[in-house]
This record gives sequence, C-alpha cells and structure tokens, in this order.
Amino acid sequence: MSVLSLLTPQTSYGQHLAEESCTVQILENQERKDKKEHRGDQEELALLERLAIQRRPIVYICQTGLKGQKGIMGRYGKVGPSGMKGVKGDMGDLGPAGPNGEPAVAGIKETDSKVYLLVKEEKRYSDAELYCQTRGGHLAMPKDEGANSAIAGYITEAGLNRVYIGIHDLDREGVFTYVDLSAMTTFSKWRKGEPNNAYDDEDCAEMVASGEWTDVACHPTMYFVCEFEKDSV
Ligand SMILES: [Ca+2]
Ligand SMILES: [Ca+2]
Repeated sequence: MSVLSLLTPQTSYGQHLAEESCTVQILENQERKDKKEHRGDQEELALLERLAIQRRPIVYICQTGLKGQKGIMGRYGKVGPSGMKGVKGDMGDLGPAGPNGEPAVAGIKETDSKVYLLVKEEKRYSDAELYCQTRGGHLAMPKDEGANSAIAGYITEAGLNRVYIGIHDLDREGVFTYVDLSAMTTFSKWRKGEPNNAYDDEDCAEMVASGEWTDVACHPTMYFVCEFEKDSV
C-alpha cells in the first residue's frame, strides 16, 4: 500500500464515512523518500519530512463505518451460586387471642374402685381406646349395675346422648368381650333388639344416656368414656 492511498482519504473526509475501514501503516524512511520524489504535493511532503526526521512510523487510521443497529439480546447465563443466608428478622407482633376451647375432659367421676373420664373429643373406636390406653386405662367396661349406672349418670350430666364404651365383637362376630379381652359373664345391658350387627357392620358398642348398650359401627367418631383402676391413678 502506498502512502498516497493512505493519505488520500484524509482529503475526502466526510464522503467515505460509511465505507472506510481502519488501517494502520508503518512506513520505512526509504519509502517516504520515494514518494517524495514521485509526487510533489507540498503538504504531504512536509508531513513525510517531519516524520522522517522524528523517525516515527506513520500511522493513519481511516474512519470507521456508521454504527450498526443494536443486536438481539444473548441467552441468559447460568444461575450463580446461592448467596449467604440473611440475618433472622425481628419477631412479629403477637396475634389476637384465640377463642376459648372447650375442655376435652368434662371432669372425673369416681366409684369405689374406678375413675371414669368422659372425653369430649370425637374419635373412632380404636383411636378412643388408644387415647385411654396412653393414659393407663381402657374404654369404660361396665361389669356390674353400679358401674353402668355411674357411667350413664355421667353421660346424662354432660348432656350427651351416646358414647363409645369398651365392648366389641371384633375378634369373633357375635361374641362380645370387653376391650381388655375379659369375657362378658353375667352382666349385660343391651337395649332390646341389640346387638343386631346391622348392615353386617356393627362390631363396637356405645352406651346411651339411659345406660343401655347398642352395637354400632367402629369407624364413626364420637365422644367416649375411659376408665382407670383406682390403684393405678
Ligand atoms: Ca358385630
Ligand atoms: Ca346395633
């Protein structure tokens, strides 16, 4: 590339803005001299002379083209690592007080040998027995008239109609036993027509307020009475 072609764009500045690309050229002193002889443009020669004296390379940068349109956005990069866990915030204000709950245990009833607990928490038969066992007892097992009357009175005082008691025929259909697996001997208080194993689905027992028993399904939830031996209380 000759020095003239390098220098020419400078004279037509403004007309080639969008077309010229950047060019860098370093000229040797001899080449500058050749050009001086070849062409007598005073301005160019003066420049070449000055550069030759200073022994600097000639660097000419052409104008770049017009700026293009903005490109489309690139793809998102990978998600960076998690930051450090922040400091725990202050505790919020206390919420409003909740409504008063009904006590689950409506009180205790005692006989000479037993303590009865009426639990006003609706549970299935098996869960009710589990509740009583967890506290060291069983569902109530009325084994004589005195015990049966005590439990019945308890139900009536609480204004309830029915509760689970600890009698079932889960092990052998039609053969009711107490929940501690002791056999029913002389005493029973079945209501007339019960047990009837209605819908072939009644293997548990409830006591109604009158003190009578009926066999019922084991899965509905209802209140129940636990009993504890006085010695173990
Ligand atoms: Ca049955
Ligand atoms: Ca029945």
